[in-house]
Amino acid sequence: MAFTLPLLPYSPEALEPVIDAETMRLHHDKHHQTYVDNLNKAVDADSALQGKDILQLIRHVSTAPKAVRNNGGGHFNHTLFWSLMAAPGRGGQPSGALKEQIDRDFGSVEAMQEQFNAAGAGQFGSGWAWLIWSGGKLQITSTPNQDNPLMDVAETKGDIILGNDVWEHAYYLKHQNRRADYLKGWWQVVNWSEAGRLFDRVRV
Ligand code: MN3
Repeated sequence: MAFTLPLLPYSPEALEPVIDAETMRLHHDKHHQTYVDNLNKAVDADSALQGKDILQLIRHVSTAPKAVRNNGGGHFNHTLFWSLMAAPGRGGQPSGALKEQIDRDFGSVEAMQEQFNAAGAGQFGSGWAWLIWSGGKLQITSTPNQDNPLMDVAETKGDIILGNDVWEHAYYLKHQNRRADYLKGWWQVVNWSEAGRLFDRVRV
């Protein structure tokens, strides 16, 4: 069973002016494709990995070759990332149970966003910032490289509600070294409908 690159759920231009089309093309068509190709190579080379879906692979990365942690994580994280964004004005607003829980755990959406942006800015080098559901509350965390909070190696584990890619390839063409600007602008393209759906699926 070979893994394949999913189509972007919108055109590469759709997230402008927050994320430019050239960045989206490179990020999806080249970077994500490379994770998929290298994951397939790693799985082809190891019969113990074959027949497993992506979630099974990433939940047990501690016992898999490093290539699975890096490329399986890369494939999973990016597939989720594309779905968690929408054209400016098209992703809705925080609402329903997710909005209530954000207010309960952070005080306000703005306070949650500040913590999320700080986690993204504070992740040294490449990695991801996350909003997760863990232990009956929403929490902010970050992970290095292509790790994520579903992995058995994650320091803070939980179900993913939102995730932002803070690798330089996600923002460098437009924002250069200004990761904080990218993090702040990113909220304009968050797909809150999808985040709310993810939360409804995991909350008790
Ligand atoms: Mn990326």
